[in-house]
Amino acid sequence: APDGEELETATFALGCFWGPDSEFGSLEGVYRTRVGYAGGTKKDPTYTNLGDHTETVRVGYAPDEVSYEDLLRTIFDSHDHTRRVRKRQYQNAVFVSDEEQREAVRRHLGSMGVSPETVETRIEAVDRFYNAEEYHQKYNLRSRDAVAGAFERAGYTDEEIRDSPAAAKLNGYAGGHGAPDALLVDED
Ligand code: MHO
Repeated sequence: APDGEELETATFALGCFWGPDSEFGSLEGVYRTRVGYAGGTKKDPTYTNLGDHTETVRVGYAPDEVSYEDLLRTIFDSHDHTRRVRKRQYQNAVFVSDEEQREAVRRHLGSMGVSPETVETRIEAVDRFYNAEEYHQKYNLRSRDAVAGAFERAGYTDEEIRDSPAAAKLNGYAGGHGAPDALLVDED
């Protein structure tokens, strides 16, 4: 896996963060995922005291393996950008980190033939991203004792599970993404 310095970061909100944590983890070129809270002003939000933040997933990807545009395609294919989500906790958002990402979103919506007035998905600069509690990180993997147990017995800490590229993949497959195809042996 490329080390941290070679990875770029993309930040999205797509409802309950367990799902996108898993889906992004399964994607080729995605090496790290973590879930947290962003898009609001409350300091140090927690799951039970989230304030005006939104459940968010942050992805570390290798840009020569998967592009930001590919990631945008994935999210705009899998959510309805015209849907107004009432609860701020679960709103859809692309939290851009710079002008380049903002421009890429504009371009992508243009290529979809979407008129900007119909877009309910928030497109905003991300101010701060607060990590969610450890029990929310790699939730699908954690819900499977066989896999979570293997990481624990191998001596991984919560933080190491959160940051592990292997755990990101397994969390993806545990959520049904990329599996079983990704797990089958090619017999030819
Ligand atoms: N209310 C759902 C979603 C949790 S997600 C972290 C549940 O408890 O299963 O918002």
